[in-house]
Amino acid sequence: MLKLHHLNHSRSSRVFWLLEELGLPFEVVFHERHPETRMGPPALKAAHPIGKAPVLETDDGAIVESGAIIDFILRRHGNGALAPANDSPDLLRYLEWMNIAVSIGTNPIMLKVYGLAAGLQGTEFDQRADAEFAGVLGFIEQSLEGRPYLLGDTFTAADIQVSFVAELARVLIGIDAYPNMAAWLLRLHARPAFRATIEKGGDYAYAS
Ligand SMILES: N[C@@H](CCC(=O)N[C@@H](CS)C(=O)NCC(=O)O)C(=O)O
Repeated sequence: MLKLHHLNHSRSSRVFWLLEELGLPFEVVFHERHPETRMGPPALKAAHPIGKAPVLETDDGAIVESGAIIDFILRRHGNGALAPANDSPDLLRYLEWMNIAVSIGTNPIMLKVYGLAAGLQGTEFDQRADAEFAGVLGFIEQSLEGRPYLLGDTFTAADIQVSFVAELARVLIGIDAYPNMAAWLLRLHARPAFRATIEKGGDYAYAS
């Protein structure tokens, strides 16, 4: 049994999308952000004490953190899909991307979002956020040169995970300066499993 706690306009869409790509059966518990604070509802805390989405309920218990959830799903139910094999030379880059997606890639998003909320637009703080963004977006852009996906010709869960960085960058700072990344994002959003996620999962402000 897999039960996904899904929050509107959030990173839980990535897990929804992965499950759709794999064609796995799963239940969804829909949660809504508070219209003003944008925070998740208390019901998320009932699913997992940390109170963040996504949460995946499994036969072995509940788990948070999209990267850990995706790793769990692929190990248990992936049958080798969407990730390089342990002896593949692509494993190194794959693991790097999966971690960039939730650390170096997410830091500038949070800096930017909290900076804007605190009225720090145009300040030194905001410039620092832009510089952090430029670093990670430049790396994504360079990695996609002449390649349709982050690992080359093969679409993997790393594309799903890192897509959130590009989606938020597009909304927060614009991504016209990163044509490879912009084209990649459109390519990802055209996938039937992503379209199904939007159709079934509801509001997601970052879709193409
Ligand atoms: N690193 C975590 C981030 C989890 C996270 O911060 N989720 C946000 C939505 S994108 C959330 O639950 N926000 C609601 C809240 O903080 O109340 C992941 O990738 O799963």
